[in-house]
Amino acid sequence: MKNIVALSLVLASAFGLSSAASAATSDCRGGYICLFGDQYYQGRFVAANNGIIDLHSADMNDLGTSVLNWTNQRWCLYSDSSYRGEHIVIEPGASIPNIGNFNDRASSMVQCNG
Ligand SMILES: [Ca+2]
Repeated sequence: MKNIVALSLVLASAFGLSSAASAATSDCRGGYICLFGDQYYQGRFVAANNGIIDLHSADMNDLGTSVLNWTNQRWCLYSDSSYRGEHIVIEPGASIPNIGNFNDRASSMVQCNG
């Protein structure tokens, strides 16, 4: 019985975290780029103002589908960790409800020139 109670508490906190991690455009603050797991800025997301060399660290590897770039810098999403592989450019201020060919492929992201 004790184990069941403990498990319930763990599950409750896990669900608490996942609802905190699900998102809307209003959750992306100015100065950040936000990568969302689902199209139209839904699902889990990560907000960054510095490069993320491996999106596994944010539980977002190969999951990103939509992007809000609320920074004044150009960012690149890369298909591999360590800013390698193919990339796409996200212009400053861009809102991209579905990143198309790059859907569920991003493994790292960083400010870039092109
Ligand atoms: Ca996705």
